[in-house]
Order: sequence, then structure tokens, then C-alpha cells
Amino acid sequence: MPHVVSAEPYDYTFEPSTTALVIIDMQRDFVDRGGFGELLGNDVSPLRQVVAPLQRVLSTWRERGGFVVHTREGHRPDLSDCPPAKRARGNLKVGIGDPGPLGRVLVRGEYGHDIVDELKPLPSEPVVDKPGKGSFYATDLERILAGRNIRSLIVTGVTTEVCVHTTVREANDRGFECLVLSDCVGSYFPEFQAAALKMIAAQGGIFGWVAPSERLLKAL
Ligand code: TIU
Repeated sequence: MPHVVSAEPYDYTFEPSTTALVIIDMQRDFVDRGGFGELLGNDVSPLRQVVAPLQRVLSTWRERGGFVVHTREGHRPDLSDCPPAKRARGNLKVGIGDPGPLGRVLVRGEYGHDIVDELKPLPSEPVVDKPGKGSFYATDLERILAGRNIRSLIVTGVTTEVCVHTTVREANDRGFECLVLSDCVGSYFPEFQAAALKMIAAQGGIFGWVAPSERLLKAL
């Protein structure tokens, strides 16, 4: 049965069996002190605020039997999948691949690279490891979604204007209908958070829809 969420710029309709909850990069490297996000010069505290509302959405979505996909940004330990340009960017003293307070920065298998305990994936939930900001670039996400006939994505995670936006744009071009939950996505910059959400729903929903999570919970 189709569900309707009151959203911007107009109602978002989805069929739960063809919808995935996508949780983007809720990794210690972005959300916790000492990780990649802080090494880039950011205050990570705004990202921590996303955890509690996202936990509520995740538990309700799981209770309803909904499909969940998690992503993680990061690289192979030998960094062979990290473009030198990405590693060099920012002239960081401690950057991608270097040992940091949470282990080697943005490297798969390290403590900082993994998802925070509060949102730990279940064994049945695919975790997509991605080398870029977008979740479709150089990953098998599209195959995973096609295999389940998924056409709609409820998008959450961090950061709003970087990995969330890139993913929504990639998904939109592939024909997915995306609802971004405004309190379940986070940015280090309040002004970017506001602008990024506006950009999604503007122009008749040029990239998709935006709503606070309580509206989704109500529909469920
Ligand atoms: N720096 C920043 O805002 N974000 C990233 O580098 N990656 C993600 O957004 N996941």
C-alpha cells in the first residue's frame, strides 16, 4: 500500500516494499572527535545531533520490515583506490591513510572508518564501501537496489552538502525518487545545511523531496 509523507515541495508517495532507507557515512571518522572530519578543521558536534533522530527512524523502519543500506566512505589499506588528488587535498598534516587518533584515517578496517555503535548495521543489511563522495560511483549499490526492485530512497546521514547531496544527485539521475530527512542529515556548516536542503526541493523537487523525520514516522 502506498504511503504518503507531507514534504517539500509536495507530498512524497512511496511503496515500502520498493523503498530503501539509505544511511550515508555515519562513521566515527565524520561524527567523532579525532576523525577525518575534525582533521579537516571542522567542529563535529552538529553531526552528533543526527544520531538520535536517525536511531528512531532506523528502529521503526526495521520494525516495519523495511530494507536498509549503509554506506561508508574510505579506502583500501594500500590506498590503491584513493586518487592522489584526494589524498593531497587540504595539505593536511594528518590526512587519508595516515595514523590518527581513531586509527588510519578513512581506511577500511580501522576503528574510525566504521559506523557508530548507535547505528550499527544488522548482518542482513548491506554495507556499501565507497571510495568517493557519491554512493553510486565505483560501488555495487545500483545492483543491490535493482535486485530488490527498489525505486524510492529515504536518504539520511552525513554530510548534507557533500556525500548526501552527491548521492541524491546520482540517484535522481538514475531514476530514483529520494526523500531527504532534514533532521537525519547533518553538516559542519549550518548555512550549507539550510542551502543544501533548499536546493533539493526547489524547482518542483529538482533532486527530490525534504521532510522532517516525524512526518515519515507518522506515515509509517
Ligand atoms: N567533508 C565533508 O563534509 N564530508 C566528507 O568528506 N564526506 C562525507 O560527506 N561523507
